[in-house]
Amino acid sequence: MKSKLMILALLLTGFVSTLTSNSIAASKGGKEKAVIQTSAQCGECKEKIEASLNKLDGIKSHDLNLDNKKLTVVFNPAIITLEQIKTAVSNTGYDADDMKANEEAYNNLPKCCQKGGH
Ligand SMILES: [Cu+2]
Repeated sequence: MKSKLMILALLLTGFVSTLTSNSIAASKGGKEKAVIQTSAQCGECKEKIEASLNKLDGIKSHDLNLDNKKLTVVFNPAIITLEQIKTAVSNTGYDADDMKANEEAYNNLPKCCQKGGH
């Protein structure tokens, strides 16, 4: 009986310390890095997407590589989700991975920034 209690106490201590170390990691401003495939084509596209990202909270850094159209984002998942970032890209008129561009935003892009424009 006594040993059972000891084991229970040990388990509890382990559980509690796992919990606290997890929340410390999160409050330390957990950083997550994601690479999103976009449909950006030129410098103007890059500016538009980056301007949209600049309006979002929780994004630490972002870089759009026009050679491969890949957007690298470092963000705090406690503040913003990858889904929300992709939605912002879509609402700017560009595809973000398997999320298609918002149609209205896409139609409002200059012709040269639409697919096949370059
Ligand atoms: Cu463009």
